Amino acid sequence: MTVFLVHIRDPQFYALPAKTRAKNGNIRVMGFPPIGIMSLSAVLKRAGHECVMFDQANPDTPNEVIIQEIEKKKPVLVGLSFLSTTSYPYAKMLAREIRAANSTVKLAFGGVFASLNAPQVKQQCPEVDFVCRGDGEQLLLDLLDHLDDPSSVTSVTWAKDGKVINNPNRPMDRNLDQWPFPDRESLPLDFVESMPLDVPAVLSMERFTTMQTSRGCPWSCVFCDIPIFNEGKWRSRTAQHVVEEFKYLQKQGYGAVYFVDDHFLLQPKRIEAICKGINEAGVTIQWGCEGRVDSVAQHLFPAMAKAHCRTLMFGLESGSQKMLDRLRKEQTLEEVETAVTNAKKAGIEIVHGFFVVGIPDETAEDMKATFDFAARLPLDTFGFNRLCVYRGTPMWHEYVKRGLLNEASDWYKYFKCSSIDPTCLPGEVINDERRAGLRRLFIHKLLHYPVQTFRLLRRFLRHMPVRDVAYLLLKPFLGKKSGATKAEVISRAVEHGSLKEEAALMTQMSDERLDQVFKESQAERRRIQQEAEAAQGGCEEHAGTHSH
Ligand code: B12
Ligand code: SF4
Repeated sequence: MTVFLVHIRDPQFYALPAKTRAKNGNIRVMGFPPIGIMSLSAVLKRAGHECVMFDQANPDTPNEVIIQEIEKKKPVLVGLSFLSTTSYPYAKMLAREIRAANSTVKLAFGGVFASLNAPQVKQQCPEVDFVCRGDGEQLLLDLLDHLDDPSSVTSVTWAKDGKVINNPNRPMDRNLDQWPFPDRESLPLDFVESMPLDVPAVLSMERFTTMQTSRGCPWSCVFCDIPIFNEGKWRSRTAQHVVEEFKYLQKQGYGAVYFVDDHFLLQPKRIEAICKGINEAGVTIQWGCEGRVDSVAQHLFPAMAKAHCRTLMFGLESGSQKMLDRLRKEQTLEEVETAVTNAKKAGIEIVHGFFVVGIPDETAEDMKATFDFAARLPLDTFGFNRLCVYRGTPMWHEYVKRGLLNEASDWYKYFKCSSIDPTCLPGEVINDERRAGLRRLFIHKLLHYPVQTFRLLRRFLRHMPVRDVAYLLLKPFLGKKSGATKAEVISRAVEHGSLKEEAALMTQMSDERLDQVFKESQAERRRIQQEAEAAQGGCEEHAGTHSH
């Protein structure tokens, strides 16, 4: 069967570099490749299906072109993949345009936002036949066998006789090694990364791609959707499988890889084996990853650096312990300092700190403490984003209970916490404090870490257009911006009047479900800990035998 998979682009996040063609003729895009649909394409092809992918980061494939291709190639199913609230409106528009042009092709949605809001999305977008929840690999294969009656396909939300049906969840599959490597070669695009996009993933102008070595995170920070999306679980590929993919990527000419894992630093044994495998295979790809500061794998930072880990990113969030506790981050300022210092000492070139500002109950002093803390830490790069609240998170739940958000009318909207929560500082104060804080931070870095700052600047200039570097440096000193962002305006656009209301009345995120996820997260951490202890015990026993 022929299947089309489309990655819906959020225009805020992608750019075309000045010279838009790579040597192989591919269009060059600054941004991450759409690894969700690439993973699914590989699975479909291995099963004997034909799959055509479109990434809307490609200026050559706007909606009209995709619709023309549907008419030409007549796929049985078009899957639209998108990440979040901000790309949902674009997904809706494309679905509606496809349906207007073609009344028979089946349409499916998938991705985090669709998974967490499936019945509402199905109700609000009647033109979409299936909303697919969670992992898509096996689900898509099953769905293709039951396109006319998906009643037996678990984790699909669909409608029969005008009634939305939420099929039961499929059990979480822990065997991730069973799936082929993502299909990275079928899109006519070459990806490069760039700082102004978001964060310096690996900071390289080499051929760039992403990789996923694990899924989920067994913590439960109040602003994060990962635990609920993964039911509190953390699942990983084996080190051997990951190393095989590295070897394959090196052969394909990739020079930089960023892991889209939620918490790479969770299992020391696996990390050690991955690093060893990379070195033994002579892989020279530079890579980057994210993890928590309380990781017990910090003794492996030197091994990671030796295996070409160039970037390590931590979710540091705040320089105020009170705020860390408010976010239920379960980390201390001391742990932050230790992890960042350990990473730098180990020789990781770029250590990045993600911070948030505009947290409920945050004062101007807390914000100042955050910037002063960031200045004291030996970080190379940092980001200070305004905290937003997404449906499915514990924070959303709290806001609903406090009457700040209405499930029925707000589920698909994008909110900065400070726009709706009176316990947050007002938006203008946050922006003023952030500008002042960034100025202090830059000056502090220049005075106290001149060599580190100079090296980083030189690296930026080597890998980024001068214009982008200048913008990056000048941003904190530029004038004020106020009012809703484009993303906020688009995501609040009201559509399908009456259907919207009806859709919104269907909620699926009960107190019980959230509690269940918290319990699962705790159990998952215990499981990982016990596994590590068992492995440790096994090693000691083994060593003991040898010494005799
Ligand atoms: C990488 C990433 C990005 C990259 C995306 C680049 C790209 N080209 O994909 C960038 C930096 C651009 C980004 C930006 C944002 N992101 Co982001 N991002 C991620 C991250 C870390 C990994 C995503 C990923 O690649 N996963 C790996 C692939 C394999 O998984 P997947 O895409 O989910 O696909 C699987 C299934 O979902 C399913 N599937 C997907 N599509 C389809 C389609 C069909 C038809 C089917 C059947 C199945 C299916 O099958 C796939 C394989 O199992 C996730 C966290 C996470 N773990 O998901 C956050 C995450 C998705 N991001 C999030 C957010 C909030 C954002 C931003 C809004 C941040 C901001 N305020 O600016 C923006 C919005 C971007 C947008 N609208 O496109 C939130 C979403 C929360 C929510 N409920 O909406 C997440 C979950 C992070 C979090 N901590 O909560 N992000
Ligand atoms: S540590 Fe917190 S923010 Fe990071 S992925 Fe886990 S739950 Fe989300």
